[in-house]
Amino acid sequence: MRSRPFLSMLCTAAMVLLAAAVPTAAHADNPIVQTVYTADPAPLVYNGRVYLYTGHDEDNSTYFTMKEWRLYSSADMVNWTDHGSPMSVATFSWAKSDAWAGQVVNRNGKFYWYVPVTNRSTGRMAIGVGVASSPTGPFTDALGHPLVENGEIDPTVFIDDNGQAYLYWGNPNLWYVRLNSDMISYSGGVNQIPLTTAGFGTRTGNASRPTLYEEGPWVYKRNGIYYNVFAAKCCSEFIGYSTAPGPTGPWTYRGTVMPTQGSSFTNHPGVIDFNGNSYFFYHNGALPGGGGYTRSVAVEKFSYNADGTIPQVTMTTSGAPQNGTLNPYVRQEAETIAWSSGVETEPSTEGGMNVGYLENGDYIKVKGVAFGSGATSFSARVASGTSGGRLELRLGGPTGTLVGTCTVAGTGGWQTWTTVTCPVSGATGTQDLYLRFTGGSGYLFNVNWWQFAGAGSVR
Ligand code: FUB
Repeated sequence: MRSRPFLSMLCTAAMVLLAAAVPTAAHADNPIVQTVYTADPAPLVYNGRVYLYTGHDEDNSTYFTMKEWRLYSSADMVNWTDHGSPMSVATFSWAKSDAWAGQVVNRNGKFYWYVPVTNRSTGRMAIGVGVASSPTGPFTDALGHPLVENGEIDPTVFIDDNGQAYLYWGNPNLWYVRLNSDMISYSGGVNQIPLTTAGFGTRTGNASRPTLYEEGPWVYKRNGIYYNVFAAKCCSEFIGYSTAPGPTGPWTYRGTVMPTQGSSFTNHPGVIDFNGNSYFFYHNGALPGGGGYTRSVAVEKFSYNADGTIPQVTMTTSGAPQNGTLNPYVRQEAETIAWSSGVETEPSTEGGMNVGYLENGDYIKVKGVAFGSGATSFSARVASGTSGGRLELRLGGPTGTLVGTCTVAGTGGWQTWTTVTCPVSGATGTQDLYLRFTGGSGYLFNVNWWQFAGAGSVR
């Protein structure tokens, strides 16, 4: 029996209210994911795309009840493709719970995902390593046991220019090991980074934690400067950062990257450069039903100051600007989404994910779609275990200009796929495309992928 997730119901209710109050053009693009609650962003740039690894806060969660990690990717920083859950607590036979904040790095054609989980036999937090030959997984346990375990969390991995890799982690302390080139063993023992107030700022009112460092380190190097961006103070956290002349310090506290904002008492940084721009990922409680245990990842674009210091970044609902456009004349996954209302995703029998649980009025926004001189038809891969509905193609908003409507009939099953095609008129230039799902009551149909055809495709 398919049941509608709580988050989806809340989103739909909130969006109905919002639609009445806000012009459709003002639809937000932050948080990045609306289909589930996500936390602890860990972006990776690979082969012209940003792969965004996240945690997954369960609906109605009242603690960090996290069973799996999720993955999204984008080539333009606004349209994000859902890749489902390529790794979970169950990947690690020795772990029992707590799929908390990790990071993926790429080396020697493999992808290593360092994560904190609770070790079943010791009851302590430990760092495990997943490995895959593709950024989308599937990831398997690289070791069959923890890489390192001292009851502390939040691994970040950085590979220096000379090839030496470092794994840092910790709350309440800050630790590192020198990883060997196999990325799944280390040499030289476990080292502790001294948490001095010069290095990590001064916290008042907590004698046992005199510095601002709390958790969630994100270590990287840029233009010869080593950065450690971290969740600071508690609670609520803000994001602070320190710099150093080398990977092991000495660290100097540099101030605030993101002040305390956003109705989640934790925050978590992820910093990348992509296509000539710099981006800061974080999480907040901005979705309907959101809060400290129902968080959502978001992103802002920023520019380093000339001396390499990081300016203060503020949470927005608009997010980062689009970097490029989306080509509608090649197959696009239906789960490539800038914003959605009432939509869920699930694994498809045809591979990858499909969107589903679609009800009357639900929609998907795809931002900056380059129709060029014009589209003449639209095809979509659909399935319906009921009697289907209509897939409306609208421009500029969920009730914007209608440029085509595909009728979807029942196919005999939610994973019984067929392709429908319908004419399109008036889709030219670069537009925000809305796929709007209409019909009777209950679930209408699922969509796996879509593609336009027409004069605009000859480019
Ligand atoms: O998401 C669980 C924990 O909350 C993370 O490991 C911490 O960084 C905090 O965000």
